Amino acid sequence: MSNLSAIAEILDDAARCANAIPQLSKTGHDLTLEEAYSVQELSIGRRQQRGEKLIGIKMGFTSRAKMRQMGLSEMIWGRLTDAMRVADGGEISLAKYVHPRAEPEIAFLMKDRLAGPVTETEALNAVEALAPAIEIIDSRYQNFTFNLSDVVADNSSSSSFVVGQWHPADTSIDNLGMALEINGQPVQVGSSAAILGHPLRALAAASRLAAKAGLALQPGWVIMAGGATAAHALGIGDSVRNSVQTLGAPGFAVAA
Ligand code: OOG
Ligand code: MG
Repeated sequence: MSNLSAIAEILDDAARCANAIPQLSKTGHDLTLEEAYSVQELSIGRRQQRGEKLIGIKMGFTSRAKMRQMGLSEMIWGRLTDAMRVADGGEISLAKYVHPRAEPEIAFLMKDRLAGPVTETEALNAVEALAPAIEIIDSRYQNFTFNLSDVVADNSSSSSFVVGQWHPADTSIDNLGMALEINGQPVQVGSSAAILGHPLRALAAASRLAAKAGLALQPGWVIMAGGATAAHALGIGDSVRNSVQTLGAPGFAVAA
C-alpha cells in the first residue's frame, strides 16, 4: 500500500507542478489495472485533502478515433474535481500543463444516483441535463506515451474540462455533428455517434465501471462521455471551440 501511495504522490506532484515524468511501466512499476485505479484514487485523495471536491467522472477511449490515436482499446475512466472546471468562455494558462490536448465531448449532469450495471434507459432516466463540452487532457508522462495501467494511474489524463449550455435530458444526441475548432478552423470533425454508437452508452459504462471501485454516480455530478474524435494539441493563442450541431459551441482561450 505504501508503495501505491508513493506512486500516487509522484503523479500528484507531476500534475501539480506540470512536470513530465517517465512512464511508471518503464521505471519498474508494472501495476495491475486494479492497482492503477487504486493509485488514481490515492492521488485524487491528495487533491481532496487540499480541499478539492469530487464532482464527477470522465470516460476515456469510448471512440475508435481516440483508441487509434493512443493505441489502446479498453475503456478507462478518471475522476473530476471542482478545480478542474474551466468556465465556458474562460482562459487557461499553458504553463500550468505539460502538453495539453483538447477533445470534443458531451457531458451529462446527473439528477439521480446511478450505480452498477444499468441499461441505457435507466441511465437516461437518471440524467438532469446534457451539454456540449470540451475535455482538456494532459498526460503527466513524457511524450504523452503510456500503457493502460500508466494512464489509469494518471487519472486517465484528466486535467480540465469546459461545459457549455445545458439542455433537457431528452434532447436528441443520436448523431450530432461535432467540430473541434481552433481560431475558427475545424481541426477535428466527428459525430456524437462516434462515442460508443451513442453517448448514453458511455454514461452506462461509467456507472458500471465506477462501481467496480465502489463508486456510485451522485446527483449533481458531471459525467464526460469521452472524445468523439482524436485529441488536438494546444498552443498559446489558440481559441478553442467544440461546435456541436443543435447544442451550441462552448470554448476557451489558451494564454501563456
Ligand atoms: C487518455 C484519456 C482519454 C477520452 O476522451 O478518450 C480520454 C488519453 O488519451 O490521454 O479522455
Ligand atoms: Mg476525454
